[in-house]
Amino acid sequence: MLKNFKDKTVYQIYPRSFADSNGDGIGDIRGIISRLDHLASLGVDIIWLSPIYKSPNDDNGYDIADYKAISADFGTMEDFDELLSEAASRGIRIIMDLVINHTSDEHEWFRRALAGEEKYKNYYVIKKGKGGKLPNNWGNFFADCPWEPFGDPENEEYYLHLFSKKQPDLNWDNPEVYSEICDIMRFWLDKGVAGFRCDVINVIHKRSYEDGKKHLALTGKEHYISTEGTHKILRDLRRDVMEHYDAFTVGETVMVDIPMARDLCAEDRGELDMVFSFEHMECDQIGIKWFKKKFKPKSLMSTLTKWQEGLSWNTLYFENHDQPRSVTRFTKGGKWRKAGAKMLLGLLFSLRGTTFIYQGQEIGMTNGAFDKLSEIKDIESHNVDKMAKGLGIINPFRWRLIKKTSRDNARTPMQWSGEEGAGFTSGEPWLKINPNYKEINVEADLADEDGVIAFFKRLNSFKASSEILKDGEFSELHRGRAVYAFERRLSGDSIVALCNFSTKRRAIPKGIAGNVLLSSVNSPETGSLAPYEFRLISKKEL
Ligand code: ISL
Ligand code: CA
Repeated sequence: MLKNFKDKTVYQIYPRSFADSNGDGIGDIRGIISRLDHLASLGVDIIWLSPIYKSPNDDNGYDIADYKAISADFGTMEDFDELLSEAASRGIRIIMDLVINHTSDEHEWFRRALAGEEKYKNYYVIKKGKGGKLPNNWGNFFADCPWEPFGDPENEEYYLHLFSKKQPDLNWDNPEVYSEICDIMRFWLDKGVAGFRCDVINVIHKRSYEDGKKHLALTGKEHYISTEGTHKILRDLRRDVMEHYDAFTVGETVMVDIPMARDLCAEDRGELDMVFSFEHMECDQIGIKWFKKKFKPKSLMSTLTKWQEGLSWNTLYFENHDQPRSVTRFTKGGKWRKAGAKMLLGLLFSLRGTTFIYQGQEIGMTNGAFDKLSEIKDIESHNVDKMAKGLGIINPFRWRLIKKTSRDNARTPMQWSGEEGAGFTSGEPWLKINPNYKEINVEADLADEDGVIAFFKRLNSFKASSEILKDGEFSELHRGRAVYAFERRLSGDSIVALCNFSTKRRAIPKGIAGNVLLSSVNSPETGSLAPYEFRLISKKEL
């Protein structure tokens, strides 16, 4: 039910790295409860919780062993219920991560399949090898082979796993899988959650298991991206489950293009409420994400404009637990870190769509400070290293590309204060804390009248009270090497947003002028933008 949620600000929590209440070095639910006041003070409406279910953590919870149990690392179901009600008492609702392309291989269904129960074998994608060869030539998201022997290798049976081998794909041709998932969704919705972020939702149904066209990565993808089968499942889930609750869905849709996104979100089709697209996250890469090219602001601007024009309602995000930090990626950082962080936030609050913020973005956290592969925990990074080694790529080249792209860049513990453990933990953190926590932390930022949080709050409340920013149409006014300007217009009134992506003062493009409504700098100058300035003006025709 998009209409009840489109104006809301969503804040993503990666529980393992948010706040540790008991000193075991792992963030947990009681930790989140202890920080709810911070979220309330930011004016956040909805929390998206990355998975907190029981899991062996091969992929940090995206490998679920029991969809109705809380991971012991994170606490108990009582803790979760308390989190829900404590959040509700601050006007905050929670959405859960729904990971239904795959389960963990430690899920009871997979165990029973392995034990030979036909019913459960049919929950997964299990195929015969072809005379000593794998069932097909597909690729895998984690730089691995997507087929793993199922049970006794003598049987020559393999199960499909598009992600880690501990994440077997579910068989969405089986109606029993559908009923199980409906039941799981109702379980959480009945508790009062506000919906789901649906993990890799546009690949759940596979059209066929034939060989695919060869690609640099993900050979076979044409057989499973946004299939008719997936569209139908989504419509069924909407009709049978979602429609009966005050809740919404946001789909994580990999490799999605605008026509696919339109279909997935079209109101009359009744599938998803919103999608996360990725094209803007690819503006600094060549082909696949491990090959980076120099960031050019203009390519980010073009992709943003393309999606603003192409899709009537976007999700607005620059970060999540899979992406390096946006200040490191899209700005010069260093002495420009704060200014850059504010400008990027300005964009996220002024484009048309629902704003999604990832933990730490409100203080401009930077990429992790890892010195060697052994400090990185993410399975994807380790697989990529293995693959690159196999291709003959030597160190330090392998390390250089992993250091830049690793998902752990976003997963370092939240920096709450300058004390040891960064206010995140009193113990040994599960992942190295960025040593810059001494300067970059919530406490220090709050004490700074020019802090990022203060600007975040201004942006969030500005948007909340501006019908134009909430609902106005988008049109691009200027796209330069450094300056991006666009207009939001609603019944004749308009607001113009201006962003300077450079470390130099830049002229405001000709033809754009008006009263300053808000700026990230203290004394905005008429006619020019300070380095990394973000500004909103009410437009006057010249
Ligand atoms: O991270 C990616 C790009 O860096 C993607 O390939 C990512 O794996 C893809 O976007 C899917 O992500 C989601 O599903 C994965 C999980 O590892 C990610 O954390 C999750 O966001 C498998 O469940
Ligand atoms: Ca803990």
